[in-house]
Amino acid sequence: MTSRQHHRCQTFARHILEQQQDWHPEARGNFSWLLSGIVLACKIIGEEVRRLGLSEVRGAAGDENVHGEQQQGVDVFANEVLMECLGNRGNVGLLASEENEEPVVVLECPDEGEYIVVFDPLDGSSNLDVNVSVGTIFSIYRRTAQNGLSTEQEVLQPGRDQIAAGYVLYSSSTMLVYSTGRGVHGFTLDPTIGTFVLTHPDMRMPERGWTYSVNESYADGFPPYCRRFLHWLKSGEDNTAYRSRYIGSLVADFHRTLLLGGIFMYPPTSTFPEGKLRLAYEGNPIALLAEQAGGLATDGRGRILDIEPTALHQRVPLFVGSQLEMQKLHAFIEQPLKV
Ligand code: P6P
Repeated sequence: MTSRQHHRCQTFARHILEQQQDWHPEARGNFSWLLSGIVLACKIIGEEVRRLGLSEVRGAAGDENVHGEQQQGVDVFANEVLMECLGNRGNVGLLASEENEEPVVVLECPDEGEYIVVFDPLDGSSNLDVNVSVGTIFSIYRRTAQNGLSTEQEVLQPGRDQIAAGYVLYSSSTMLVYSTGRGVHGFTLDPTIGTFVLTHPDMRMPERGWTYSVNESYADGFPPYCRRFLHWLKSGEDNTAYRSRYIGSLVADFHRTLLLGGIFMYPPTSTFPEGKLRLAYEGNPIALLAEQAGGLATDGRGRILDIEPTALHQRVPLFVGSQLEMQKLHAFIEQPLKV
């Protein structure tokens, strides 16, 4: 075999198997089979997103989702595809989606359905009509075989218990970024072979960045510490003022923060006193990736991953980014960042 590594051969499937051999030689391949279900679903979703203007699922679905928000046709499509591709893996017990009020039971017996997958099928989809990047966000847990728990109680695990988390960003290219707790790795879909290939091994968030990302139209309703921090970002010390970047699509805004550093914030606002973003399928997976890449993620009080959930769709304030900006934020909160 030639010594030259062909990048197209370093596929996501190969990466998972190599990680499994390194870290879980006893594994039977169940987990990689589960991940392949997510990959298949996201390839299908990505194709639909890419041709949305030509597709019959474009535009509003004419219905509202469980949160009373306008549901896009492609939201329904993405949710159905993920439910099907994960439902037939033979090892998933529960599926919990942003689009479903309650978790869906796939396999009742925890010995068979050992995994729980929590996902936002198409985060930011309201931006699709103006061709803005969107993403699928996923989070994987093991089922705790505690008898007597309701399905929702089984799903309500703290983010620190995730065995994997990631997102697929549908943008100028389609990227899969994931972690199983051993670093963060990025794969780009090579459309010529229809496969995700490793393009960003061992992703690290810079110690500091030069951008902040927040919807400043809500600033009057931010907590005082957040307004003071925002003022510092704009004036900075030694006039190192930051630049504002806000796409309004969490996966895209976080992906930039992961690559370039800085900070993303969705603080408490007058409309959303607990923040707008959801803990289970936005805060927790993003927080795992941030910490695995060397960054930090808090709700303004403590670590996102340590929050004990109380409801599947509970909201959470989210501050996530580089060490420097996150420590500076918490200096304004006048309490040390406990992580
Ligand atoms: P706002 C998209 O609707 C979303 O859920 C996230 O992807 C994004 O970060 C946030 O809401 C944007 O919210 O209030 O700034 O439009």
